[in-house]
Amino acid sequence: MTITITGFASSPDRGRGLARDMRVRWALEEVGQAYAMRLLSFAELKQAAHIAHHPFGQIPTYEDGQGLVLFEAGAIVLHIAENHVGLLPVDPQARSRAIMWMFAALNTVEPVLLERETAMLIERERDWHHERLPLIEQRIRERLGQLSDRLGDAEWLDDEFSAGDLMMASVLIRTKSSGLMDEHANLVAYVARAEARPAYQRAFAAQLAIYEASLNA
Ligand code: GTB
Repeated sequence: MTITITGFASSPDRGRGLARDMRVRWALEEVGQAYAMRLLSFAELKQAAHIAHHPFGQIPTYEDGQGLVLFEAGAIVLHIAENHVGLLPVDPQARSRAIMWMFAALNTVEPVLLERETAMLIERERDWHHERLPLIEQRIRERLGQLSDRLGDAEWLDDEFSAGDLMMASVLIRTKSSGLMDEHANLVAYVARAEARPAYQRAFAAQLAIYEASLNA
């Protein structure tokens, strides 16, 4: 049975690996599971065929080829991690902690980072933007500082690399361009370690190849 995930036919991030299909690709590469891509235009995201799989008309989705259809990158990565060896520890407590870090990445760290993206992309022309941006950046500094303190000199968030690190690194990668992570050398090194993983490299190359092909289409 072929696993199929959806991604942008031409990603607005210009192949920088920031769209959320990258998280799913990376997870599949970590566990050595082959997959196929269905590439969608922005118009196709909002058409009935895709809405039947994803009520919010977004990527990524996941089909296992046996009737299971999932949306939400976090849920998809958790499903992959639970059904393959390599992304969740066997020890029940360590496993719960890895899942805890997945939720922390998505619920506690990513929202403050997304606030800044929204401010930069959508609110830039508002006359209150220059007052709001420092407040958002203060919240990001506080959250990254807390994460940095917790990580300390450790290689990964909890002993071995897990789906928790995959999700946390994916979230942090998205804020690289803000420069705010540079205030924490251990977080910069943590993200670099994650990006150096062969599975990440394969996933990144695959999504970049699709973007580059879209330029010549
Ligand atoms: N919570 C959902 C999940 O985690 O799966 C969020 C999914 C989501 O935001 N999908 C986006 C999407 O389909 C793509 S990843 N958007 C189309 C739409 O809503 O119509 C978000 C994203 C988009 C673009 C960049 N970029 O250009 O840098 C980065 C991330």
